[in-house]
Amino acid sequence: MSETAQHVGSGKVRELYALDDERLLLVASDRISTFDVILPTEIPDKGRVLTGLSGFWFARTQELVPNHLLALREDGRSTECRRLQMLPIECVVRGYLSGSGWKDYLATGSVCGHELPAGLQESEQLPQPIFTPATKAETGHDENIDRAAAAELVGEERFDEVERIALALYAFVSGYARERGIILADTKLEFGIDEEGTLVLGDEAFTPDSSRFWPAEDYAPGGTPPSFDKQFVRDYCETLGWGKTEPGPELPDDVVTGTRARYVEAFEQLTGIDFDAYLADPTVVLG
Ligand code: Q0T
Repeated sequence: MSETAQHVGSGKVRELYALDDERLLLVASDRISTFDVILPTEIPDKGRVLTGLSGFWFARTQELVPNHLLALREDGRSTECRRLQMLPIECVVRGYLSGSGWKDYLATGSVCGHELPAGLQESEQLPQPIFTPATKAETGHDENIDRAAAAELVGEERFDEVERIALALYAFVSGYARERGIILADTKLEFGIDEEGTLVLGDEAFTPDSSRFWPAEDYAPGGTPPSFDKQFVRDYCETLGWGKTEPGPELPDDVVTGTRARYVEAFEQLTGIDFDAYLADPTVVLG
């Protein structure tokens, strides 16, 4: 990293640095969280898998919406990006009923104001994908909000635009993934506005940390399908009787190795690119 880069933000597993007035550096670590707790053991190359996947999707969706990617660095885990004015909402698209969407549906029959048919099962495919924005919580959990609350935060016109673009991105990426045996159940996108007032896709996009990926082979509604990436970690944690509060447990070598293999498998299955080729030259995902 450049000597002078100022640290400007931290996510649970990523760091953000200022390169200059116009550019930021987003660095993905190998840290992993489960049940909302960061574990003390890292998954080697996890940050590279997420950075490579994000770059792959940015390159393939640039005709749908401009994005913040300027360059991928040689380390494979750092993205140089345009500095944007980020919108104050999380832009979630759901094609399947899982997580907080399932909880809200059970309680109210709706998700973010979208009334859904009665009798849906957990993880069932929705009649059509829905845009389900959420607030950005500084601490704790994001809160799902309806169209009126989101439009209050970003304006009606911008809301309509992000909904349309987010649904178009989900349609493209979920179709692409499904042809390669992976269901994109839902995804969280973040958008910003550039100097010209243009909507730009930011953050990471369509990675296992920002999305639910399910192997299509194992999918069945009426339960929680195994997570593509974190299932070994969750299964191992369940054997411990751990209370799912800080501090998290250390992971044994076989769980680390198996989980790394799942991340690499997701990368290769989705992109069709050898992960070793990515390590040798991260720009291969941009072609
Ligand atoms: C952002 C301006 O802090 C965050 O993540 C921690 C690593 C989230 N975050 C992103 C920004 C971005 C992006 N991405 C951008 N292109 N321009 N700000 C701010 N916070």
